[in-house]
Amino acid sequence: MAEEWKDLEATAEDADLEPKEYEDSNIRVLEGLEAVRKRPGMYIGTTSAGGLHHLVYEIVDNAIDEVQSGVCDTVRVTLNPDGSVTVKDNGRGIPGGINPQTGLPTLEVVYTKLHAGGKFGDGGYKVAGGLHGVGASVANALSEWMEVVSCHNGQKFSERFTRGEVARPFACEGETDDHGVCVTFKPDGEIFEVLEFDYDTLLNRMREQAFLNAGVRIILEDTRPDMERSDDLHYEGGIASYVDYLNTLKHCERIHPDIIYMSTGKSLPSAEVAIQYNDSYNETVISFANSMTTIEGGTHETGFRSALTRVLNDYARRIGALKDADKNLSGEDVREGITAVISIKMEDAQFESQTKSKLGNSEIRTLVENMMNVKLAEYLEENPASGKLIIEKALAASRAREAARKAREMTRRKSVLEGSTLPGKLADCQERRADLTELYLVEGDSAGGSAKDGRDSRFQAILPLRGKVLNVEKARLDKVYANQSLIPIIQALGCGIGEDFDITKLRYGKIIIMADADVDGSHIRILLLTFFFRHMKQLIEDGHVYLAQPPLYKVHRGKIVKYAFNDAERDRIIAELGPQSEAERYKGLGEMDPDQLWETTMDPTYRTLLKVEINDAIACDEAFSALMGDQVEPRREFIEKNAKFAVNLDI
Ligand code: 1YM
Repeated sequence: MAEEWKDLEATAEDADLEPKEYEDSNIRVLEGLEAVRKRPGMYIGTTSAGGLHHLVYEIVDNAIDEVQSGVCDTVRVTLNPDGSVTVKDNGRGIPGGINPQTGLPTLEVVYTKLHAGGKFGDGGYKVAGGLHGVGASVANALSEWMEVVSCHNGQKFSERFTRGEVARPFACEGETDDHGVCVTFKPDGEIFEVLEFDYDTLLNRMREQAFLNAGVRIILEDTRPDMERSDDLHYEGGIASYVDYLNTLKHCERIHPDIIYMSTGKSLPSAEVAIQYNDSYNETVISFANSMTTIEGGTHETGFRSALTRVLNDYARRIGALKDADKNLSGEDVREGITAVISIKMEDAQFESQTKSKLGNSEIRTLVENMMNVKLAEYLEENPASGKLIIEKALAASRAREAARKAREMTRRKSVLEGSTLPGKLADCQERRADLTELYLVEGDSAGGSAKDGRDSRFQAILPLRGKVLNVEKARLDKVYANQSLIPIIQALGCGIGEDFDITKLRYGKIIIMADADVDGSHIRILLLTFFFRHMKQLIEDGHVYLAQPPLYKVHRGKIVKYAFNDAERDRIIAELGPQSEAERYKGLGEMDPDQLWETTMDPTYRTLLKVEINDAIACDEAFSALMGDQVEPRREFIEKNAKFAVNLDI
């Protein structure tokens, strides 16, 4: 095969060839899709569940493009019993003509060419998310089959593909009153490790798209046997409705009744921001560029933050809430309890960072900042009652921060939070290179004792935990600094918390929570996770936090001893060892002697560790607010909804 072909599959940029590169023959076109099948990860990130769902997003993005052009108002996504999915819109439909550059039907070009973008060849732009227009062909290449039906200008066209290749040629099927595109495809089992769609994953994304495109109706339905379900998503209020929805999930009181909404209007580049404060202590700011989440923020978030701080300080001074001698409110003060959604749309969005989820265009910072400098100031002038409540909230945050600073200085002076002082109860390890070491946080002194005796002290450190860990969901930072249960953990980890947090000072590569498999153990686990999530989030994000999995049973027959981690395993071992074997349930870690603890739970060769991950930050936020906040009803609802969990979590 020609050299060029090798280059074609070498990098993603290579796939991004100018249309003229494809002119000579459609064999080259198929080679392009062959590259997608050879290196699917390069186009959709992964071939696990994430990539599987990505296929749906790519097709939906094309429908959303049509919504954004103002010629489509309904998108229907259906999960079919055979494992395929159907996406249908009521837009213009893909034109039925021949593409002059390739001599192929336009529809075929869209679905088989790697660079057939939304406005293929006409120099237009595309603002919906996705793979810059290559999405449909990538989804096609990675599908066992795909069937496309397009109703355009009174005619119905269709074409069928198998693994990206034409299986039934493009044809006109006659006349129709309908208009729009309907795509059905079945992800390829040769490509994906997982083939089952998760309804909730799709629901989250579809809901996000419905919020970002005010007025569109997205219907998601599951028609798989025993899974029947549907959601009709339609939000006239756009991102203002999104903020309202997020605050409803948080189960706290809103500080002011209305949602602050600002926009630069529709012409590109455009920016929209919606804000509402609640009485929690955390901030929820989510941002989008061209309907794609920018998890790592970027220039739009920077503009948002600097304008928010500036406008609120100016306003606080003008109404006399801040006197001449008072220091300004900090960025953190004005963001305590904020829920905000930022959405910008532009041509040529530049994405930075490894995950391409950080917006880089510098002009957007000014756009958002200028808009908020004017519109937020206007809002505060026109709504002084809300304005005052927001300033009071920021002042309260500022006072708590000041108290926290004092508490920290006090503790600093005693140097309890500095890496130089280690907690008395810590049994440290010999190894100093953090990436090689582990810290076990162990519930109770007796289990702590067994862990100390059983560990490999070259790389394993033990910190026994005494008493109840503070529930940080109900406490501000000043309380955290003064808390006797948390101080030893902060000291041992060495990386500080909140503003002072510095991951490079982390003293251990793995932080392993080891607690009993009972109600108290679950409580300690969730309290520690709440603490890490709210004050040392990067520990979880960077994959440092783990849960130890102690066995539930010891099964023995004479001298033979085996451990079981669940009921099924226990029964299997009993069957294996014969009728004379006996199973004992461990009541707690403390019951295990040091050797047993090492063998079952701490020895890296045999143990199982569960890594704690944040799959969906909003869902985590909801879970922590519901479970650990001070309202009872949301906690009951959450537990009822997630009953499987609740058995272990029992708060
Ligand atoms: C269920 C997925 O793909 N709808 C869809 C796609 C297109 C159009 C309309 C469309 C776009 C334009 C003009 C344009 C696409 N057309 C093209 C291409 N739904 C779905 N609906 N006419 C129709 O962007 O100018 C690519 S996508 F290339 F033909 F323009």
